[in-house]
Amino acid sequence: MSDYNQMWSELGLDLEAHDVLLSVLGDAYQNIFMTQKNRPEGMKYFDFVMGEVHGLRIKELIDAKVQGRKVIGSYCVFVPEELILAVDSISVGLCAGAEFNFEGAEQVLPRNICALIKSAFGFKLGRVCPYIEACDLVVGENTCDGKKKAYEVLSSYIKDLYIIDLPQTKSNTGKMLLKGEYLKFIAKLEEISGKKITYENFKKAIDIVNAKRKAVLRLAELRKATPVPISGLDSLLINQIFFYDDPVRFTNSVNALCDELEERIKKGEGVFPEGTVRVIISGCPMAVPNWKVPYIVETSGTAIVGEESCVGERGTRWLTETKNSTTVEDLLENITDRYFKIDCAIFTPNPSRLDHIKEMFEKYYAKGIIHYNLQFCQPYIIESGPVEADLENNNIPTLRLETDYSQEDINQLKTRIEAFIERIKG
Ligand code: BJ8
Repeated sequence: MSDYNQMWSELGLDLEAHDVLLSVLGDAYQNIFMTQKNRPEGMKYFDFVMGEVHGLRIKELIDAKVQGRKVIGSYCVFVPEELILAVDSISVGLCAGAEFNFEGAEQVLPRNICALIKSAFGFKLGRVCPYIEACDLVVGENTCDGKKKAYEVLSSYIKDLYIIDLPQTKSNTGKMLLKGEYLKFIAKLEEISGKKITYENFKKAIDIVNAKRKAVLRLAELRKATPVPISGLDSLLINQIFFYDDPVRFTNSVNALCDELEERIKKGEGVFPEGTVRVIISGCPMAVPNWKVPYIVETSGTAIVGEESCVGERGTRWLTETKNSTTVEDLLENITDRYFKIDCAIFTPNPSRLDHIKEMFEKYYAKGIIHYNLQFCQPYIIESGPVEADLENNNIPTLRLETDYSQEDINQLKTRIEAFIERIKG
């Protein structure tokens, strides 16, 4: 990656700290992903993307900027990629999943804030994230209290930070608020890109994102097979890369992988022996390189067959309708309909999330649910109590975990996960 030093330096990265980050990331990747047995050939593309996540992909962003395109970063699946693509800009995810420069983050944020927020600040303040430094606009959103208030602090460090307000209830008023916010966001995007949203470019953007979501949903469907043709770790990785890669290239690569997985299924080939216990992970999103819990689960002889998460099906399961639409207004209405269905725990009440967990449990032939909470994430921790009670009442074994990005609790997590697996093995 040393060829990129000049590019990183021009972006203002702290090269020394960045080298440390890349080396830790590279080692973790080798140990976690490359030691898996019998991985599909199609994963080579995603290994390459990860190998170049701070290199070639950033170069592509810089080259696009030279051509006049804008790079827009965001932290939440409520920020529609379709709107960004419609003004010929590039959408990148900025959530971070590593314990890096938490000391720096804790100088401006309370210690007891979730690791996802702390990590995003650690990356920004430590100047190790080329994505945020390449952004022309960073978009925050009023979701949980932690993010909402942290963006106020972040605005001192980011030249152009735009906030989308989000509803907290699934009511008509909530939906109108969301639509109004998307309308304002369109105005902001048009201003920054100098391009107008038309029916044609909007529809084309929706088609691109629908195709991308269809591809990951196709991958999800294939995980129903026994033996499961791809590991949960690799599937999570693909769902993480979803937020960084060129959307069309990503879609083609996921579809090529799915073709291969279909062949594997026909031949009865899988990554775990037949009869391996299957679980669903549900809860807080896992941003790159947060692979701790899936790694423990899958190295304990269990297959993860689905993620009820924003880096997973919660973020991808709905497509945007385009049939019978003829105007920008129609498409905006359909985009609002699509995003309003996302069942994040910031909504109150939020019953459809529980329904979705149960649906996934059945659909993927799981034996249990692992509810993953990040410490201090109030929406998901609070929701996890009633979720667990309801699932257990319906004879769905559930394990509630609460953790952060440190490695200190690995043994304790392993013990609890192994005990849970013993329970659900029956
Ligand atoms: S739509 S889940 S991506 S807000 S883990 S920062 S909730 S304290 S990430 Fe999210 Fe959008 Fe919802 Fe999805 Fe707050 Fe919890 Fe931290 Fe979280």
